[in-house]
Amino acid sequence: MSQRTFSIIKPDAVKKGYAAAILAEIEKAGFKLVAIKKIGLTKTQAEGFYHVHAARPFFGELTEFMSSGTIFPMVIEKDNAIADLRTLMGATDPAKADEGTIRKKFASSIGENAIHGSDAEDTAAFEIGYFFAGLELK
Ligand code: FUP
Repeated sequence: MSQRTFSIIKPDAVKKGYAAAILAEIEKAGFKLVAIKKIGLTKTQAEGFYHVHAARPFFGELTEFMSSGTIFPMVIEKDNAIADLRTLMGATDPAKADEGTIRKKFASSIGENAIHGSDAEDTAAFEIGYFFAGLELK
């Protein structure tokens, strides 16, 4: 059954000029683009997005990085979208990511790892709603 998930092309990938190449990988894998926008987050907005990680030691660094430049948040759709995007992204640490994954190809470190993808249905719903209004998701 068709499912929606949420993704972000992160500031490192945008700065290096990889945004279109990453989008192409996503489309090649069979995802349909439902909505996408170009935006820069404030530190506070990044903290709100990553609130589940607030107690983690890397929270400051993570939210500093995610508010350091342009990002492309998007909603994408296919059968089994949440799990399939996680597979396409590869491991959080690009050094551990499988060949052919987006993080293997485009990410440089565990912190600056090119792409975000929701890890479950409830987080996908929260993350989609954080960036997009209902009218943008038709
Ligand atoms: P992922 O779902 O693969 O993006 O990874 P997590 O949800 O575990 O972590 C979210 C983000 O926190 C990662 F994309 C990068 C950052 N992070 C670190 O900077 N250091 C870590 O040790 C773990 C995660």
